[in-house]
Amino acid sequence: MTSVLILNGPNLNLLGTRQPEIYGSQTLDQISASCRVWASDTGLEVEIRQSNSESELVEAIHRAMNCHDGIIINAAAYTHTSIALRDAVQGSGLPCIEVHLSNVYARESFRHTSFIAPVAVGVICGFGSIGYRLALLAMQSLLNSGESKPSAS
Ligand code: CA2
Repeated sequence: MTSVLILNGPNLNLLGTRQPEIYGSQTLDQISASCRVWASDTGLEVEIRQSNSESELVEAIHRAMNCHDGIIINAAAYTHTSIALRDAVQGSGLPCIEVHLSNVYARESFRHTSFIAPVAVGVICGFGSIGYRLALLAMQSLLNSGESKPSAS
């Protein structure tokens, strides 16, 4: 079965506790439960992880090379800072879709830069938790069509 890693970055474990006007009122556990249903509806196997540690996220991407066919990542603030995560995604050779709950382009300018987007197949932002559903659909379509190479070298 086609298998996808959903990786969530720092502070996303706090979802549902603060800033609902930006990130919605669902907890990460609730979003993850929805992702499991959406993945199963889409015919995908899914592993879902969250870490506040950049190195743990890098290691999860390394492990994904052996057991997953694609990566959906909300790297949270590391999106805007981490060359290490970008290198890990690029080095994995796995198709990657970047997701953000909020519309990062309608927010502070430092959120307009993503180190990951150039090595991702695409980016989905601003749709709240539904963004993960869109990413699962896009990943299923990509992996089925065979057009799954990352877009940048
Ligand atoms: O919109 C997104 O999904 C973000 O990845 C969320 C990150 C932010 O740094 C990115 O620019 C956009 C922040 C996640 C922190 O979430 C919290 C939720 C509740 C309370 C505190 C933090």
